[in-house]
Amino acid sequence: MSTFEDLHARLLACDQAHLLAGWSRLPDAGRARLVANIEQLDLAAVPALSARVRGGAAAVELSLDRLEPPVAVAEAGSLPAEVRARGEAALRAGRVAAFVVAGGDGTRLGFNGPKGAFPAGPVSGKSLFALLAEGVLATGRRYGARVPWWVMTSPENHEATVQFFDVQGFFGLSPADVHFVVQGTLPTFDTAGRLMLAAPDRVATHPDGHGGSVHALAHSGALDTMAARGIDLISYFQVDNPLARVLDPEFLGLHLDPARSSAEMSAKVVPKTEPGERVGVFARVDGALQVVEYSDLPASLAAARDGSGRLRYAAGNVAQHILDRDFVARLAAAERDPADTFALPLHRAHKVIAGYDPVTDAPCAVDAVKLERFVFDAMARCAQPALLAVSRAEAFAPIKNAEGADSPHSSAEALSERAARWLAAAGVTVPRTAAGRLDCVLELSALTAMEAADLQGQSDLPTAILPGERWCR
Ligand code: UD2
Repeated sequence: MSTFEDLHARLLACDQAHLLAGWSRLPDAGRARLVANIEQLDLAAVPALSARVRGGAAAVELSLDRLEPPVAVAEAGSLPAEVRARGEAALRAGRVAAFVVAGGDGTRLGFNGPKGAFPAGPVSGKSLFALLAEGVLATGRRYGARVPWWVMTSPENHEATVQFFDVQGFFGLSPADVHFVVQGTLPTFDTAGRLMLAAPDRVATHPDGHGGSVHALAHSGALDTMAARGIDLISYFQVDNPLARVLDPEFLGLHLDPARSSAEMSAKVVPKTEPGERVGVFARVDGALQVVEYSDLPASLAAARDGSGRLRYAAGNVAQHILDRDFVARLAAAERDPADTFALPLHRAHKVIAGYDPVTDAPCAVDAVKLERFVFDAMARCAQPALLAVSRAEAFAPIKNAEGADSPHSSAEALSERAARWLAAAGVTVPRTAAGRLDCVLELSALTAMEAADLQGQSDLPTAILPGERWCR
């Protein structure tokens, strides 16, 4: 363990010696914890991170005056059959891994625990992890190839997530096919670029964003494991969207289509119908594709429409991607050099957070800056990124807020309505009220159907759902 003098010298060298201002008050155990905590930091990276906090351009220059809509957006269901066939062949060949980002905190949802443990099944109450796991399991069965699933956690929710999977028996998946990777953390700074303490013996840090996937996959050895198993495609999705087709053959096929994609990274989008929808949109600046967060898109641009009356910026980012393994490895390698612009940029988020002031020996509120990376910034680093437009009703109803939009209620309703459409297409009578609302609650597991066509010819479907029935299969 470093001595005080050694640590003080190293911190002084990066202008962060204030972290030891409370040293004399700390008991030996507290000193040992603080030293261990500081030694976990990459002090060599601190000057560049501090400079990033204190200034520099935005992570992604938002040149609104040069903003243009994305060029080619393929429509799901309208691509040639051979596109989907190419994706199915990749699944059969065992080239694809599933990857879920589940390190975020569920603060907006007010749920105490990993968000993936949140009950989302409209009838079954199955967790988000369970519903997504069934998609992984069903796909492996459908294509006769075990699909490994990587689950990214954060240091805060890692233990609880692993325990949840264990208690749930890995949702029927083989534990050998489920791999957990803990995302990295970055130190939290104040606006002057000074590291801050969260407690007398602890430096403040925070998860490095879903763009931390790149670092996590590379440094956990996941990319090497994938390469050894002949996996070159990563199907990336968020934990909060139970409608996600977690391994979509058409999406994989588009990604692999040399006429439409450079097969580095692809993204699913949902057409925005209202200017005010709270979702980032894909746009181009000087030809490079980027996501403009809804909070950064001026109302005038959000409402702008083209000649046919459609919103000009309608390609809503639903955070579902196909990533090429080598492309992820290149992004990770670029992160080793702070000056390498191929690496994902660091975004700055200003938040007032609880800190500890070692001079006054008291808790304090700090106007802090959290640095984080966003995975969608990698789209701008692709020679030809591919976009696939999917229907919101079929593919996107995330659980983010406790009430209202993107809530457990709106997501359960979307799952039930989608099941109703698929059942009705298979000839099942589904009861609705005079106002057209469902008069039942429905749930279809991915193990029963991953798309409407899977129900065609299933002989054991009921002829009708009864009014008020809660039906699940
Ligand atoms: C994200 C996108 C938004 C849209 C929306 C779709 C950003 C900034 N915005 O909004 O454009 O695509 O999703 O639902 O991304 N996560 C981690 N580690 C982290 C942070 C997040 O694993 O350090 C995961 C988190 O568990 C969740 C996902 O990333 O699954 C999105 O997290 P978020 O809540 O930060 O992003 P959100 O929903 O505001």
